[in-house]
Amino acid sequence: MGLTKLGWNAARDEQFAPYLAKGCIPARVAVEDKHFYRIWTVAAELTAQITGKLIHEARGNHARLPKVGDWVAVKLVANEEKAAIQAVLPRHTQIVRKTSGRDSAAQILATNVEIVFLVTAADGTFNAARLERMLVMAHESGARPVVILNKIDLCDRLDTKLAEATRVAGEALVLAVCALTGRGMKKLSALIQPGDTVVFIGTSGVGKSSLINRLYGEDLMPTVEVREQDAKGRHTTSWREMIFLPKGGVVIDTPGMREFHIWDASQGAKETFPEIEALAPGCHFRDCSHTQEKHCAVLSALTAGTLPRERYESFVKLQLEITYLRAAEQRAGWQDRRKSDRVAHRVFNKQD
Ligand SMILES: Nc1nc2c(ncn2[C@@H]2O[C@H](COP(=O)(O)OP(=O)(O)OP(=O)(O)O)[C@@H](O)[C@H]2O)c(=O)[nH]1
Ligand SMILES: [Mg+2]
Ligand SMILES: [Zn+2]
Repeated sequence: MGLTKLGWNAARDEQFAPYLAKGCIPARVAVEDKHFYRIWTVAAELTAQITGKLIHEARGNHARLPKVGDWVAVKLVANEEKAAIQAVLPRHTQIVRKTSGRDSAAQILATNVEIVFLVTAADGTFNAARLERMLVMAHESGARPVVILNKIDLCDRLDTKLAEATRVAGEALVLAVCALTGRGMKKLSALIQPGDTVVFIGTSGVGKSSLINRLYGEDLMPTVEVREQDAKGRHTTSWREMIFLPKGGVVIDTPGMREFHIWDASQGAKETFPEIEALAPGCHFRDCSHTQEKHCAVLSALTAGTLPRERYESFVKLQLEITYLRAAEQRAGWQDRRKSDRVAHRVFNKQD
């Protein structure tokens, strides 16, 4: 895949020159998963980690670490499908969302995008105030906001909804579409130029992934588990978040609230079992489940008696619940949302 296909443009050549001189190659961050990344180079999709130097330079400022959409300078690890991220190139735009809850740290949803599609649904869930907040976020990002009114098939008073959305949208373009029937999709697609990067944001269930599937022109499930098919049986932690359109153009899907639930639950698990979290870096596999893997530091501690069995057992139980929650989220879809919300709730309450 050429660099242009990944969203690179001529302006980046100059920025990259000093890194090229140091033997680095350019890559784009597709998925961020704690301190691990999936990146695309011209040649391949790789797993990457950041260097200690980069962590040091960030000085605790999370915003300086690589985010989905970032261009990074990497060095390949010999004989392995891995890379080390040496530097993050300057961003021309970034979508920042204030996270709710415990820490109010800003969360960067995506970077280096030209258009941010603010997806709302024309059904009973339409909420003008929410759209307003999303527009503020979009305006601060530097990217062009476009309001998408999806699910128009479920709306019998489209004129009223459109008028309301248009009033809130101000200068921003408003498009009425239907991911189910494809109505309005040509107009949406025409906004994306080859070389552009666009991001879809919006509450869970409004149809972001469905719209992207439509755009792609085939039933590609962006929420498909990245490693489900790779027969190694590792459990899944990542979602495919970056899609390359056949006509050119890069699309970033973001998770709605459902996935944030999971994120919170796994964060909660870490905070509840700090001793296991502390052992995990000693495991051979980075996504070790601490149940059957060889060279597992947690299992070793259990055998050695330094980790109490009942602590280990409640850890495994919580992991199972999180896995169940993930599966419910990813496979069940909209109808089962309330069910998975209940599980999320249960997992949360256990933390408290
Ligand atoms: N009737 C109708 N249903 C739609 C339309 N677009 C999406 N849906 C349905 O709405 C549900 C949610 O769609 P998704 O594409 O998963 O929504 P999402 O915004 O990606 O949700 P998260 O990934 O949770 O943030 C699915 O069951 C879709 O089939 C539409 O235009 N009309
Ligand atoms: Mg989705
Ligand atoms: Zn382990």
